[in-house]
Amino acid sequence: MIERTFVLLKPDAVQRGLMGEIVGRLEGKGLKPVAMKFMRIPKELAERHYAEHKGKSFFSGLIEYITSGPVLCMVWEGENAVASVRTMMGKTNPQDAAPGTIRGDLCQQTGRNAVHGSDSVESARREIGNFFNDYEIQEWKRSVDPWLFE
Ligand code: DAT
Ligand code: MG
Repeated sequence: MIERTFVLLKPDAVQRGLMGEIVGRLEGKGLKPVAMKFMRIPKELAERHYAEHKGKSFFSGLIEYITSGPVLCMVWEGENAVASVRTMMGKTNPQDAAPGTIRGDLCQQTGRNAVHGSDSVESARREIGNFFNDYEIQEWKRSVDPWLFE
């Protein structure tokens, strides 16, 4: 099933110069970028994005971290895109994330795990709506698509 998922490269990924590496992995997989925006997340939007974690011990630190510098917000489309990106990201704690995953290969700690990806199709829809207007999302044909999708 072709799905869309929301992916956010967090301030540590930007500061460490890992945007190209991570975008390259998603492109290499054959996922198609349909939206990208480089921005500083306002506190109110960060709190809305992470509303499910409100009240947890790490919430204030998480909001401080995610709003501490520019991030790259993206929407990627492809076969089972939600689960596919979660698999490519690896477990939340980079120490538990398998080699070959973004967090397993590139990160040290849970609080600096470089990337966010939606955890369900429903979350993806909500998160995409929080970050993008319709006109910021591109429907486009890619010439290699027949070599990725039969
Ligand atoms: P994920 O980002 O893998 O979906 P999550 O939704 O449970 O994980 O948590 C969101 C982010 O919050 C996570 O990427 C890093 C931070 N976080 C989660 N659990 C944490 C903890 N126990 N200590 C510190 N930060 C945590
Ligand atoms: Mg999550």
